[in-house]
Amino acid sequence: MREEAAADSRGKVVLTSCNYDCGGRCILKVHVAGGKIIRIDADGGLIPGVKACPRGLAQKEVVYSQDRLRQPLRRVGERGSGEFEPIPWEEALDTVARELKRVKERYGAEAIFLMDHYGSMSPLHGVGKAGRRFFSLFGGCTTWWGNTSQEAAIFSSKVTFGTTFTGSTRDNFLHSRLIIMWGWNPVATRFGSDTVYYLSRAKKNGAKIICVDPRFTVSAKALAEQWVPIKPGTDTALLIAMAYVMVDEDIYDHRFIETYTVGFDKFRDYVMGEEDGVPKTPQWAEAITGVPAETTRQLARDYATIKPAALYASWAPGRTAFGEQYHRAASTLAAMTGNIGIAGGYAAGGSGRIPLGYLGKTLPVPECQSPVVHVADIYDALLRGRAGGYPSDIKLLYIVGCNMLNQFLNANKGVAALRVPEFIVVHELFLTPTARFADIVLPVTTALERVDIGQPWTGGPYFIYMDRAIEPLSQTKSDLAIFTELAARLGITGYNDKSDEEWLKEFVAATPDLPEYEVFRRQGVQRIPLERPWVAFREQIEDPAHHPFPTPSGKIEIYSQQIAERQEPLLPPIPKYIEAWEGPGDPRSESYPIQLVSPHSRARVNSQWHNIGRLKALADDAVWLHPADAQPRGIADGDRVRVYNDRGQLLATARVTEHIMPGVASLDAGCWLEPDEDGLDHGGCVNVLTRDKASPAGSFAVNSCLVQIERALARRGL
Ligand SMILES: Nc1nc2c(c(=O)[nH]1)N[C@H]1C(S)=C(S)[C@@H](COP(=O)(O)OP(=O)(O)OC[C@H]3O[C@@H](n4cnc5c(=O)[nH]c(N)nc54)[C@H](O)[C@@H]3O)O[C@H]1N2
Ligand SMILES: Nc1nc2c(c(=O)[nH]1)N[C@H]1C(S)=C(S)[C@@H](COP(=O)(O)OP(=O)(O)OC[C@H]3O[C@@H](n4cnc5c(=O)[nH]c(N)nc54)[C@H](O)[C@@H]3O)O[C@H]1N2
Ligand SMILES: [Mo]
Repeated sequence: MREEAAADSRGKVVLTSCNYDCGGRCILKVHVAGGKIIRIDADGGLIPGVKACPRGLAQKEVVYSQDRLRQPLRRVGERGSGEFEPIPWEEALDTVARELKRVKERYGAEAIFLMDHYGSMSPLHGVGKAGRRFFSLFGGCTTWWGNTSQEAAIFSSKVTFGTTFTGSTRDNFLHSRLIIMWGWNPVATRFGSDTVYYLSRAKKNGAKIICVDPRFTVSAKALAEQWVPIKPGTDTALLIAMAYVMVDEDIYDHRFIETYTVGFDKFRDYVMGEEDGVPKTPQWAEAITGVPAETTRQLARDYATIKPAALYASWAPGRTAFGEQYHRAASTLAAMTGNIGIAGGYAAGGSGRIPLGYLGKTLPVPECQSPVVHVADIYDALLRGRAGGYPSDIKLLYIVGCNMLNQFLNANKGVAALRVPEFIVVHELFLTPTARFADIVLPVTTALERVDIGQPWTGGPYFIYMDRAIEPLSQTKSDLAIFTELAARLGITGYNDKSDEEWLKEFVAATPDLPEYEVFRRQGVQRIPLERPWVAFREQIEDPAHHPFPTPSGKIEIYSQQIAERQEPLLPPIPKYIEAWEGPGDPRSESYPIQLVSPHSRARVNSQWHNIGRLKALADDAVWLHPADAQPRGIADGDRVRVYNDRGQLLATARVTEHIMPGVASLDAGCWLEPDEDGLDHGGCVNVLTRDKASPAGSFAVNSCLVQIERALARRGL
């Protein structure tokens, strides 16, 4: 394929992939002539069901966007004003190196905070590697913990199953007779490039598909035969009431529970009310969740009796207050229905990774003890430092591949916090709301301007060789190249003594699933052949005597002694429903009666490409609300509305629709913050409203957020 293309005298076709944090990894066929990208096509043939989406196909517009940063910038106006002047690389790098040295000498290395995030996710140029390696060799820094996507799921996976590899390949859905898409909208929110292909085939095969979501999503429309609307953050109550029905009607899998799990008796006592006098009946749940008791009963019966069944409990319901309880409850139900480790089942309640499609080696990061701050607390840490109980007073903030101001909780607190450090560096493609607060902005390359390897997000089973389509645009450099130059200036030896290709050769050689480097490069794609779907815990279920679960007890831990030992009242050792802050029962719902969820946009990856017209045109950046909420507020479809609470306020356009349950509103995350002088956000950045508080296990609780909505008053330019 590659040779053929190269032989084309009019240009060449380069196979690559984007490597954003999008939940997919697809093949992009990039047509290049005269060193320029002419167009990008999808390839629908090389891997079944994997086909590039509109975001991937718009990468030409991303690469050549007018807004693309082409040279280093130095701030000349106020922080946040967006006033910068271009400066030469030498000067930019000298300044950054000097500041790093100054802050380390004056305050110690922990006064530097590394905020690297998910801008690009690949083994060589993934932003999480280059900066980590640099700061380890530099002598440390303070950094963050808490996965913004799925900390609750990671916690649940580890304590319940002893691993985060709890997933299956998507072809496993072809064996399912029931699929429950729980807080999962894979048609819009990419979750494995081949997911929708296999879900559609499963549906054609006759699988029953149910969607549990406060919104009637595009996935519910395309795939489901039943929509169960639920109040955000109450999923654990519904799952526990389903467990009640399964015990009450004795339709659960006793043999599975006895053979493979520990602690079910304690869970059952809680569910049936023997522990606290409250039987967790469907009526009990109805008052909390808004799901009619009869629907809960039927859902429980379906899940217990239609076999095999895949409960796909996605991460959004886990990104709530006490989100870890939801994931733990989901895996408990998967055990009660005997759906773990079997074809067509699903372990549920976790991270859902598979071990196929990961490299044997990535850019190495030497051990270094760095203090950490939870991602939800970063602004608080910046504002209060040691006096607030945080590990350091942060003087220098180093941001790589992260639009934190837009994507992290409580953006207005963020605006105040980003004024605190003495110096801020940002590596970016664009002048994002976060980059506007930088003192120095360093322009980076995109995936199309460098070589790397595409490994699917939660797992394969395939790899993509990402060939370089074009040379780096203008003066841009990769993060790795930038850190390499900084290392040289700071006298750090051994940071990077290899070319990009030499690194990749090492990674490939350490990966048994890949052929030799040159073969892989020529092929472009390597699939891992499977005789049957990969299913987590098949061995543990088929042969328990020889394959214990990697937990302390060797079993699936419905009761976790590890959690019990933490002795945190809000982190119980069995899954329990705990009433959420900023949920329907929170007293502040009197002033802010609407629960706001903020899903991911089909037109963006998080906040990326809000500024790219071709993709913005596909975005749905309206606030969804139900007619029952719109009408008493005098809001009609298409009206401008003000969404607010005591943390912030934004303007957006209303979509009045029955596709959302009453009492709930939805606004996609990722629109860029554009506050006016009164702090009213005209961009529609939902994080001006979210609360900066992590759940006990560290979940980033974006979907626990109470607001009020009103028609926007016609004033000053509205
Ligand atoms: N309200 C609400 N907030 C949320 C969420 C939600 O559901 N609701 N979701 C959360 C989740 S799951 C996540 S993962 C986070 C994401 O938070 P972020 O990772 O901060 O989100 P992105 O918008 O993807 O920002 C990544 C930035 O990296 C830049 N970038 C891309 N490639 C490169 C590169 O190669 N090098 C460098 N240096 N930069 C690059 C992009 O231009 C972009 O500005 O957001 C969280 N925030
Ligand atoms: N197109 C696209 N794909 C992406 C991304 C993107 O930005 N764009 N981002 C990627 C990233 S970083 C991540 S982490 C994943 C995120 O993947 P998810 O967490 O699965 O995605 P979301 O879109 O946030 O939410 C999925 C659904 O959950 C529903 N929901 C929200 N709160 C609740 C709740 O409390 N209970 C229930 N039952 N449902 C709820 C929403 O209405 C939505 O329909 O997606 C990845 N894929
Ligand atoms: Mo994420």
